[in-house]
Order: sequence, then structure tokens, then C-alpha cells
Amino acid sequence: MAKEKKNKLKIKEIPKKAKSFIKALPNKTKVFIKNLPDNSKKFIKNFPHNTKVFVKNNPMFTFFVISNLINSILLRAFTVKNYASISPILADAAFILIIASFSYLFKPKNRFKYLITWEIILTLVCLINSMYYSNYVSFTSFSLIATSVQIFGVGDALENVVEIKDFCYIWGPIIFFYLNYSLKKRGHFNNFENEKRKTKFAQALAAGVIILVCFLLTVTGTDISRLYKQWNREYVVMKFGIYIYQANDLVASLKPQISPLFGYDAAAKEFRDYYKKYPSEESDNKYTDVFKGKNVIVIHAESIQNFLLDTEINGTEIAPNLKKLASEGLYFSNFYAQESVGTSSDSEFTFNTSLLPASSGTVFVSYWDREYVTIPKLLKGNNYYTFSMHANKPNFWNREVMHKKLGYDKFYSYTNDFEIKDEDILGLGLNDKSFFSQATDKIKKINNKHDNWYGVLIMLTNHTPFTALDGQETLDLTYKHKKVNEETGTEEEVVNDYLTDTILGNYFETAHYADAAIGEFVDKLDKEGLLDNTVLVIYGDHDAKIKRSEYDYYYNYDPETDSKLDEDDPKYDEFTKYDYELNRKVPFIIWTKDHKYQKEIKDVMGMYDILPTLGNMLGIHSDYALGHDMFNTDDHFVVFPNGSWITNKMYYDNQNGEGILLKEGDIISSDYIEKYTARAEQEVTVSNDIIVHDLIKKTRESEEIKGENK
Ligand code: GP9
Ligand code: MN
Repeated sequence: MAKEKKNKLKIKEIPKKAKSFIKALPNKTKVFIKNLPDNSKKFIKNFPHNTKVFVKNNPMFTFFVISNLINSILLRAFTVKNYASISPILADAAFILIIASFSYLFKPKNRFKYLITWEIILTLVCLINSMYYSNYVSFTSFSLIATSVQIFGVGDALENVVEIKDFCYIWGPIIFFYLNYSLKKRGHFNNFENEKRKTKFAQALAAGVIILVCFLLTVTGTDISRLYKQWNREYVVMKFGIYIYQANDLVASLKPQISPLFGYDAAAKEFRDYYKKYPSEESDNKYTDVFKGKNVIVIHAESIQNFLLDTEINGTEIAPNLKKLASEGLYFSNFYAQESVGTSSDSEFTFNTSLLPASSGTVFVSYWDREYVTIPKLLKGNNYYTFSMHANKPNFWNREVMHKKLGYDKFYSYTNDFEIKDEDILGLGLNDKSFFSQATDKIKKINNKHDNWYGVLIMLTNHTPFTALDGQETLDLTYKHKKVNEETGTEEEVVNDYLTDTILGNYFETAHYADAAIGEFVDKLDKEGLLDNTVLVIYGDHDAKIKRSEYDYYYNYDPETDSKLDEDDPKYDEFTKYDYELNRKVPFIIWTKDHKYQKEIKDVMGMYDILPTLGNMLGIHSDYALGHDMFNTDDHFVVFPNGSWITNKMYYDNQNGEGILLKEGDIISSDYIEKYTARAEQEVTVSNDIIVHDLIKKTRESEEIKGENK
């Protein structure tokens, strides 16, 4: 399948002025030095010698500073790529110097213990962030410690999580141990018994502070605001370096405990102003109430991406059932999940509330105790019985607690409600086919008992690392082609491995299985007469988080060599980071048995648009929805939790201030970018304020008090 190419628009280019400034720099420096007073000239002249003496007398301090600075630069080189940028180098250097300065408060012999502890901590910061970035294209957070089992523990094989380059930072502590050993052996520490420790501390601290001031001169108001909000993590690292980012993250991660105590007034004001200006209006269109009184089955399709619906492997469609449902129902083909680090749980949250995930930590784990307006709660107002089903442990993502909070009357889970036969275990737990089959029996009982019901079924088999079907391949992932045998001169069929045993190939297989499970489920529901008064809703919960290199190989495969085309090859067409971002879209389908809508909606849509869109059809409404009814707006816009956004015209990457136009020949102004970037920032902020400060509950309480006082 050919991938779409978009015309890239570089928004940030080096202005001409800056270019000529850089060119004139060496000359300007010479003139500057010539005009300096004599003692400054002397300082510069003696600088190399003094540095040599300093390094000789302070080898551990020097090593500590240099090794950690190199590691931070390396990390940025491997991740955000701005390794030569001055600002983060200054910030990292200031941070390291300030930390190192305190070592002079210790006696020379004890200094090592202090510095090696920090050396290990800072090395771990680089190592863990490197690992995290390889997998999630973002930087890690202390707030994830509570959910770390979910982050790395969901069946990911270690080799899929870790890359060799992640360990390149450990040279620091290793050499540091050796340095200490050899200095001790040479009696180095005995020479410094009488050193003036406080003076040295003050000098080192002063050096750190001076560099910090130089760094602060480069900082703008926007930078400070982004550091404070911390949701544009890549940007924060690119500007403030990895160490300040992580230190700031530590503070931000304590927010669930401390932040409701701070900033409430400003948050409440922003919240009031926002909804005054952009009230979440009830829509009135041809879809209003069309499903009022109908039962609803929502399928949370784990890691199902939209491109699967158009992908065939050796003539076999990967997702024929989803494709069929999409072609018969309302199919939103430019639909994006808006998840953050909480993956499945974030999508569940946004689906249910039309709010965005928390900027720090996850709502399910850190902010489960706040009040939210949700689809199940609203439907309960219309006398629906509401339930959720998932064949995993109930405490995963804290669902046991959070599903109650979201308003489900009952959460059917692995441990309590599903029969798990050994032969039905696949990947993370019960396979999707058995899950759906057992779920149908439960839904039958629910249907007999309740007039109206709403249920969400969370799938599981198509989950990273997608090895659930090992040894029982369902798709032919090889590449077959004809080749002339050089010895015999005859044409022979050659079978290459191609996608066999690749992560993307495994993904195709488990996704194909998941699709078949959905097909069987729909058939079984139909046989049981459960589709007659039912709306079927299907959403992909997020992309499969498969690395870009896998797609690059898939789309640039060279059968001659059974490997990726050389990047210099004229046929090579890189799967760019924009191709990757746009390809992350997932399907969203609304389907009923009795009415074939056969309608594809191509406008961009986000997970937060579901409540307003589906809600309008079901006759429910949330006053706090951040999304919009897709059939009631022309201004289609989706913000991602990191502040990047997409409209029908462009995708904008807020991390590096670049974007691409989605239609060849389209023109947009810088006002357009400014307008939507501001909107993105506002939506992320208001949503996070609602979550952190429990603003829905507080607003309702204050309205009640006002009502009582009237
Ligand atoms: C776990 C399942 C997967 O129960 O929902 O969660 P994810 O790893 O996708 O967040
Ligand atoms: Mn998921």
C-alpha cells in the first residue's frame, strides 16, 4: 500500500539576521577581546594554564561536571536532536556545577561518596529517559512510578523495551569508580587536608550561578510557562536540559498532593472564562436523539489503527470485519485517540468525559477521586443499566476503583467474572474470542433484566508485544517473487521472510485475530437477537506504539536483499515522523443493524468529540465537554495532550514548532497557526485544571450554595 506524502512546511527557519551574525562572530570576538581592560585580558591569557592547574587539583569535580554534561548532550543527540543548542547546555552545566559545588562542604576523602551518588542518579536519569523515549517518544516522569508496572509491565519483552544505546551513559560511574581508586592509590587526597573548603564551595557555586544567569537570559515567558505546565515535555528538555526537566518533573509529580492547595483561584477563573466564551452547547441536527432508548455496546479495540482497514498481506485483508462494519455504518476515518502516558485508561477517560488526560500522571491512578461528567452517569439519568467488561485483573489501571467513579453499575473483570481455561489464554490473558463469547452470555442476562443498557467491552489480545499468536500464524507474512537462478538460468519462486517475526508482522497477526473476534461477536449477538435494538460503537483506543523504523522497513522493502532499501536509493521513500504521526489514527465506527448509514466522515475528529457526537444521538449532554458534535461544527480541531494539534488543513507539532499541510497546494497564514496553538494550550490547561482542582465538583457545590441563598 502506498503511503500518502505530505508537503512539509518548515515554520521555524533561521532568519537572515542570525545567519550574518554567526558569520561575523569570530571577527567580533577578536575586536571585543582587544578592547577589554588589561586585567580581563590577563585573565583570558592565563585561562588555559589556570584551567590545567584546577583540573589537576580537582579531578573528581572536573570529571563529575564533564561526564554528566556529555551524557546530557548525548541524550539530546539520541532523542530531540538539539545537542548543539546553547540553552540546554548552559542549563545542564549550571545544574551540575551547583550540585557539584556542595561536594566541597565534605572532606576530600568523603567527597567521592557524595559525587558518586549524584553521578549514579544523573546517569539513571539519562538511561531511563533514553529507554522511555525509544518507546514512547517522550520523557519520563516521577508520576509514573505509581503506574510503572503498567508502563513497562504489560507483556513487553525486555529486548523490545531496551536498546543498546540506552546503556551508553554508564561509562560515567564506571570511570568515576576507577578514578577514585587510582587517586587513592596515588595518595591524592592527603594533599588537601588543609584546603579552604568553604571558599572552594563558594567559588564553584558562584560559577554555577553565573552560568545559570547566562541561561536565564535566554529564557522567555513562554518557556517559563511551559516549564510550569510540563506537558510539552520534549520542548522543556530542548530548552532546559534533562536535569532541570527531571527536577521540575519531581515537583510537578507531587502536584496531585500539593497543587490543589495552590493556584486554585487562577484555575477556577480560567475555567469560568473558558466555558463562558465556549459553552458546550446542545446540538440540534438530523442525528439528535436518533438512538434515544437504544441499547449500546461499545468495543474498545485495543491498539487497532485505522490503516489496518486498508491493508492486505498477500491478498488477505487484515481487518475485513471492521472494514465491513465501517462501510455499512457511520465511519469516522480521520479519528485520533488523544491518549497520554495512561494509554488505554486515558482513552477510556477521554471517551467517557470529553476531557483530555492529565498533564502529569494518569487520571485513573492519580485523580480517580475527582468528579467527572461521564457517558454512563448521563445514561443512568435516562434509566440505563451501565456496565464494563475486561478480561484482565481488575486493579490494572486502577479500573476497579475508577470504573465505579465513571458511573458503571458493574465492572465484570478477569478475576471475578470470566472463566479462564488454560487453552483460552493468549498474550496478556483471556483471548478476545472467548472473552466476547462469555460476554454475550452475560449481556443476554442483562438484556432480560433491564429495559435499557449500555456496556463497554475492553479487548486485550491485540496488545504489545503482539506475540500472542506465536506458532499459530494466520497470515502469510512472507514476500514471494520470481528470480532467475544464476546457476541454472531458470526462473524460480523465491520466498523471503519479509514481515515474518517482525513486530509489525506480529501486530498484523494479532490485529487480524482481534478483527476475527469482533466478527464472531457480531454474529453471535445477532443470533441471540441482541442487535435488534442496539447501537454498536467501535473505537481503536490508541496506536500500537510500534517504532517508526518498522514502518520504514515495511514501506521500503527491497525483495532483492530481503532488507530495507538503502537510504541513497532513488526508490527509497522515508516514512517520516509526519507520516508516522498521521498514521497513528484509529478507527471510530457507529453501526446499527437496522439502518445502514454507509457514510464516511473525513473531517478530523478526536476521542473527546465522541461524547458530544454520540451523546447527541443518545439524547445526553455534558456541559463540560471540550470536544464537539461532529455534525454541528465546521471547525474541526483535535489537540493532543502535548499541545500538538491537527485540523483538516494541517498537523502542527508543538514540540518543535513545525508542521505540515495536509492538502497539496493549500495555504495557511501564521495567524492560523497562532490561533490553533493558543486554542490547543487553552484546552489542555482547562482540562488539566478541571482534573487537578476538581473544578466540576467545586462549581456545582458553589452553584448549590448560591441556589440555597436565593
Ligand atoms: C490492560 C489493557 C492494556 O488491561 O487495557 O492497557 P494499555 O497497555 O493499552 O494501556
Ligand atoms: Mn490500550
